[in-house]
Amino acid sequence: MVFSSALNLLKQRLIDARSIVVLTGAGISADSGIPTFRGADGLWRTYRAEDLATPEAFERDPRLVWEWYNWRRELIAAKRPNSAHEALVELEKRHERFWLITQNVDGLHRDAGSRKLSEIHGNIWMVRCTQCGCVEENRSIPIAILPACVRCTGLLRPHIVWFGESLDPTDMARCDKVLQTCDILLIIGTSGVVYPAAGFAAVAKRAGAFIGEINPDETPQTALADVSLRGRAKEVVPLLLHGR
Ligand code: BV8
Ligand code: ZN
Repeated sequence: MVFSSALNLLKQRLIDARSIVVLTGAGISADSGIPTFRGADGLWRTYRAEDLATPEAFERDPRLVWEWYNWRRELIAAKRPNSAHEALVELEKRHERFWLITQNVDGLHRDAGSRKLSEIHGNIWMVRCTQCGCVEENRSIPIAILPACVRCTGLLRPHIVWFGESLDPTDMARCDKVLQTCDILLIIGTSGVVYPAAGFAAVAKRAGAFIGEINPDETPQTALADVSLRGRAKEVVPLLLHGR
């Protein structure tokens, strides 16, 4: 299907949709200058996910893990949402039944104004005490290593879901509910390799949803997509709003 007819089909489906779910990954923030995980400029390139984004890595070397997160906090603090993030805020305003699921921990959807949002892998500006479990926002750049809880002096960790850790059950229940009842699932900028998010397209498809994908490359979800637009999020996502 040529791009223009695929775009028009997706636009029409969005206009007619009674309930919309959007799933985003690192690709939507690439246009804000935040390197993706597995791309050529990949974040993991210098480090390997297994070495850092795991509870074992933190157990073994909390300083290294905090140095990596300080590097990412400093990088992300200078970045702003792009036109794709902003278009999703507009889409949320236009549709009563709308939910945004993001795998990104950069907080750019929240900065752009998205409110109906699940940050299923957590948020890089939130920290959690490994002793008393309290969660709070901490925007220090850098965070003094090793950070201690003000309440119990326990070691603080990023409030982020690492590999081998389960997602928040409330988030998972919300995702399941919206994926089971949506007319359309729009998948933007994710390579579809990390579970459980990589399984969301199949969940929505089985429940009868129309699947749209926006990505410069093909992904494992492309086979499930009814429409797959090859392009960058900041160029394609705003086009979905024009000419309602
Ligand atoms: C879980 C936080 C139950 C870190 C992240 C073996 C042992 C242990 C676990 C597993 C195992 N095998 C499988 C698993 C499960 C594992 C998993 O899926 N592993 C994969 C690697 C096989 N999942 C988990 O562990 C999850 N928990 O399953 O709990 C459990 C419990 C115990 C044991 C087993 C299971 C937890 C997953 C969460 C991990 N945390 N992040 C941090 O960020 O600091 S995941 C990390 O990857 C990021 O959150 C990121 O969002 C996510 C997904 O990556 P993408 O967003 O897709 O980014 P990527 O770079 O890959 O792709 C970018 C895409 O954008 C590309 O397609 C590119 O083409 C496109 N793009 C580029 N430019 C643009 C663009 N698109 C649009 N516009 C552009 N301009
Ligand atoms: Zn504490």
